[in-house]
Amino acid sequence: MSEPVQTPQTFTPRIFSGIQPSGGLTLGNYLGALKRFVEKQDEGIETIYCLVDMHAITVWQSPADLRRQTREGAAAFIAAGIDPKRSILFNQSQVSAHAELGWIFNCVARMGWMGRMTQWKDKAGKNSENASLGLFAYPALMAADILAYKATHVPVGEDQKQHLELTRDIAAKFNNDYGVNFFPITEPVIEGAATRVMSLRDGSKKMSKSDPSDQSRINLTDDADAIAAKIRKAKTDPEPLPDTLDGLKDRPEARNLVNIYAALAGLTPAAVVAEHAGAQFGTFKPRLAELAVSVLSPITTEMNRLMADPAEIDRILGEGSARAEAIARPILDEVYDIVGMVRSRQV
Ligand code: AQP
Repeated sequence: MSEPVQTPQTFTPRIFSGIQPSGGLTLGNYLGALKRFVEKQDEGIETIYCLVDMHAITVWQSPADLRRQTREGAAAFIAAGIDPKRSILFNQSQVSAHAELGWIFNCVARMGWMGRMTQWKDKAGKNSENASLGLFAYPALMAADILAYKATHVPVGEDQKQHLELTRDIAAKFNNDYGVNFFPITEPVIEGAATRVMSLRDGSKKMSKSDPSDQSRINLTDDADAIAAKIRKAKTDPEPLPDTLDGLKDRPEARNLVNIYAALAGLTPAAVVAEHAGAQFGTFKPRLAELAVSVLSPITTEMNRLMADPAEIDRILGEGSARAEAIARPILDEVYDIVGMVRSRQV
């Protein structure tokens, strides 16, 4: 182990998070992530948000789809309330520090750690021999996304908790191996009534943009009729809503709809159950659909308006990338010094 090259330091609070442009964004991405990102803009802490296009290609994306999904994702961020002046909004591949630090972290993370990631197991499944090496290394790149900015807080949905724990392990191992206090031990921020929105077809599965069934999710591009139809057909059970949350313990689909309602309305699930106690789903679902449409329709309309001018979206992402690079590059240069890379090129 080398001598410490950096004295202990405290870390300025900074928020980073990202979403993969691996499909259209869903209600799960909105409630678990995007809505939280917008709230964080008002907490007086620097906020950096990223369309993680390099993560998206860990599973096949056609180039045309990837470009469209990246721009559509950026439009969704802005339509949901991210202000590109107050937050840094960009796409990952335009800031090479992510890939460079990702490589360093590939050399810090252990194979055993990566093999235990449930997302790897779920996505690679029984066919792991055929999965990309990138899919296996995904969490090390995610750690790099966060730590390239020394981000201290990362708002995410519940499904990303394990990857955040791995980010903390990588930061701690790097600090320990090199005898530095260079990277913060990042805190996950998992808040709200819908930290894990479930599929509308199966209450045991997460709502996901890559689920083969479009009926399983609400897309941010769905119109009012599609939203209402999907909620009407959502799997439930024949019982009415109970008067306490305890009564939803073994009813995952019912619990999911209550959580969605609560998150959309800004209420707690307990308050929703108290308000709708005894209601049949024939009554509750149309109310939920009405609420979902009232929240999502303005976002969809604004996304469509923004998507009509892709050059403006590209301009915003370009500007955000330059601002992100200005933070990440000096941090990466310090990492290279700590690791022992000779850096003699004249700029
Ligand atoms: N169902 C969900 N409920 C709550 N939060 C969710 N998030 C995703 N799905 C839900 C949160 O959205 C952020 C971005 O996620 P991501 O796109 O980077 O990857 P993911 O978690 O793998 O999301 P998907 O939709 O399932 O994408 P695919 O299908 O491409 O893998 C994260 O904060 C995540 O927690």
